[in-house]
Amino acid sequence: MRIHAAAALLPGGWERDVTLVVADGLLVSVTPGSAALPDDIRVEALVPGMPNLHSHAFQRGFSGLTEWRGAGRDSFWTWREMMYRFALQLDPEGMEAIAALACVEMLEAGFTRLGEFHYLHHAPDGRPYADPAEMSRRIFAATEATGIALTHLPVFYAHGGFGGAAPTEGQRRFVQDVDGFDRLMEACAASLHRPQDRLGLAPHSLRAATPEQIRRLAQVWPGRPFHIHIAEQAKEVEDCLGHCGARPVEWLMDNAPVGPEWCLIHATHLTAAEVAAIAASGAVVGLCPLTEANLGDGTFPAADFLAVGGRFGIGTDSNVSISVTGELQMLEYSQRLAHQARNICATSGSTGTVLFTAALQGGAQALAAPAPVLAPGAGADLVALRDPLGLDDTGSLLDRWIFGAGVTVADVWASGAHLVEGGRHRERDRIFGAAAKAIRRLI
Ligand code: NGQ
Ligand code: ZN
Repeated sequence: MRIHAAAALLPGGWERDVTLVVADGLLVSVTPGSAALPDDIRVEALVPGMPNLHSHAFQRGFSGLTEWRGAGRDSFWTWREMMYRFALQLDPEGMEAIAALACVEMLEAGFTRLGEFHYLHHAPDGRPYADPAEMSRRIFAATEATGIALTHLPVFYAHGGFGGAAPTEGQRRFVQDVDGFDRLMEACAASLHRPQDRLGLAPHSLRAATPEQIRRLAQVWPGRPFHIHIAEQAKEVEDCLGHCGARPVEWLMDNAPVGPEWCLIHATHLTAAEVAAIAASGAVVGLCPLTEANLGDGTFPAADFLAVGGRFGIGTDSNVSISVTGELQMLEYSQRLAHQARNICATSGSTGTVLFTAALQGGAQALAAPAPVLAPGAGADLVALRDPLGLDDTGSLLDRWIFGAGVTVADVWASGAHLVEGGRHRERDRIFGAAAKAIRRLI
């Protein structure tokens, strides 16, 4: 397959008239300054596909349904109760249908890889399914049906709070001992079969896994993407101080082998020392700015973190709204509001370009994905943007896409498959139909 792009964002910057040859899911050649041939697929502006490094796909099923003020103060913790109620009802078919819907929206937004932080393991009564990977396989089926690449992150979840507290009834579908988790990992490893798929793992949080369990997981499954929720809520920081005598990130840095394969999800509440320690470790921070805003988590200190060379990627987390541009825009705007200044995340040049390229690199690192570049040998994960005004100004294109109006995603390829055309996923209608049925049953 040959694609001809009027402009493409190559490792050295924007180039004109670029021909890309794709075979077996990979870019074979990338040639700027070449004329289009009659059979080429022609696009306007081509950029690498974005990894989505953090998602709980099932939560797409109640998007927009928790924005209703109840009695008393609403918070992350009251949202979590509603989320548990939804999770308790979901059957495997519903999981697959809703996950496929989320994957369609991710691809249409310009995400070409899903990092699925998956913890809904057991049947609604809390008993394991006969196949420990029953629910994981529903995620695999959704990614295969839609074509998005997958880094699956089975979650280890054992406790209801710090100090090894017993899990609550609402958490019964998540909880496992370490042997059960090893069986799940093995079942997942045996059934992931597409070349683009990867397997990592994720102790859920310092609330749900003890220090000993986290250290053991890091030992038993070395060298894989290793994700953990951390320091998202102020209460979590207080509880951690009470139980461990240290703040969550402070404790993690001092007691766990945090390195480049680690991804710290949220890391919202940080001291200057924690900011520096994460950056020095080479770990990626998994920012989910739309969910963090929706849940009232707080503001990540992005300016300080980027100033010391910190790495980040973006995730859609609760999937309340699935958007590459929305996540990057919210990240930058949260900083503008906090600092009462403009263009915070770039120290020079185009803010959109700096945010987009940093999130590509960090996301790929966190998900053990191929290099997110338009270069020979890289995965053919491609997003074609369309500018209805035809302004012919590549220097501002990513800014106009992320912050401005008009620029949209036209075409998307993941692992070489042409999945989105004219802004629509080729299976959109069928998948939306199935998801609508599942969601109507649940709400
Ligand atoms: C989750 N979501 O795992 O879906 C969590 C809620 C928890 C966020 N942290 C559960 N945003 O953290 O206990
Ligand atoms: Zn999460």
